[in-house]
Amino acid sequence: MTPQPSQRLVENSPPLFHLQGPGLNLTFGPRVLIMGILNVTPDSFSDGGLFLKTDDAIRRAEALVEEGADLIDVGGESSRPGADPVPAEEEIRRVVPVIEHLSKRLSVPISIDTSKAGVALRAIAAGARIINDISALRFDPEMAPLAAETGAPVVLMHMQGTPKEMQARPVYTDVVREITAFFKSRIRFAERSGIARDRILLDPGIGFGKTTEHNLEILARLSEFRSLGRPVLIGPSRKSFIGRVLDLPAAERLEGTAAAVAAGILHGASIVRVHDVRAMVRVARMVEAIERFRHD
Ligand code: 8Y4
Repeated sequence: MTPQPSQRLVENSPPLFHLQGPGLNLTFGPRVLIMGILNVTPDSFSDGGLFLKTDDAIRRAEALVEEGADLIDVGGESSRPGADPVPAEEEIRRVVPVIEHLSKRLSVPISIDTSKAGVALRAIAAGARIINDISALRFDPEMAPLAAETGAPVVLMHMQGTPKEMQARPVYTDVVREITAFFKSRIRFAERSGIARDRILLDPGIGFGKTTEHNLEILARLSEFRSLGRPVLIGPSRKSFIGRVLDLPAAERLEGTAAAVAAGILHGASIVRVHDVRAMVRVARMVEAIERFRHD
């Protein structure tokens, strides 16, 4: 018997998740959420004062929301391979004024990209709603208690090694199995720390202690993380594995990012963290439109 279109729609709906926290109520499943990246870090071109940087960041965030971002990820420390750590005070000086302003003026929630509890605390006080911790609560012993006490949902990201040495020589027997085991262990740790399971997001950490081949395998096998029952976030945007496959510099990685985002969505990603919000919103809506016509 031919299934009714409505039955097909039900059968092929991706798993529904509701992520709740203080001042936060997000739904994913019908639509993938687009997280726009906002770096509040000095670059080689800007020698302007702190006010100018803050002002720039606010304007950039407003543009990301106009492009269709569902969340804004604010970070004050470069997490790029080999980057030097930034003192908490400096990170706070960079992100807090931006979050204070944006949380009052923006319609979308803000996540704080930090591994430091002191920064997360001040960011949450300024209006951030989600903790995006690339260390999965491992670098700062105060981070898990803070997440538990504030009730802020937390992204648990996988990384082999530390940002400084992670790309030296990443080795795995089976990258997806090892990340799955890591997720189980970090979920257990988070729960023991008083963080509710329904406030946890998982992220395989594309580019963090992985070779090009590891990153491609993670995207190809992303659906294996669905068994953990928590939403999966991916951050492939403009990363070097795209540059390696296509032999292109960061400024030329839009199409490669689009392909990685499309593959990630097809394999079950619930949130994608990207620079090019307008383009990736279109990619997401198109993949979702196609997916509604799947039969299996
Ligand atoms: C060009 C532009 C090349 C940016 C590399 C990069 C993730 C993340 C980062 C991620 C989560 C980055 C903070 C690295 N990546 N957080 N943060 N997941 N949850 N590099 O994949 O964007 S920073």
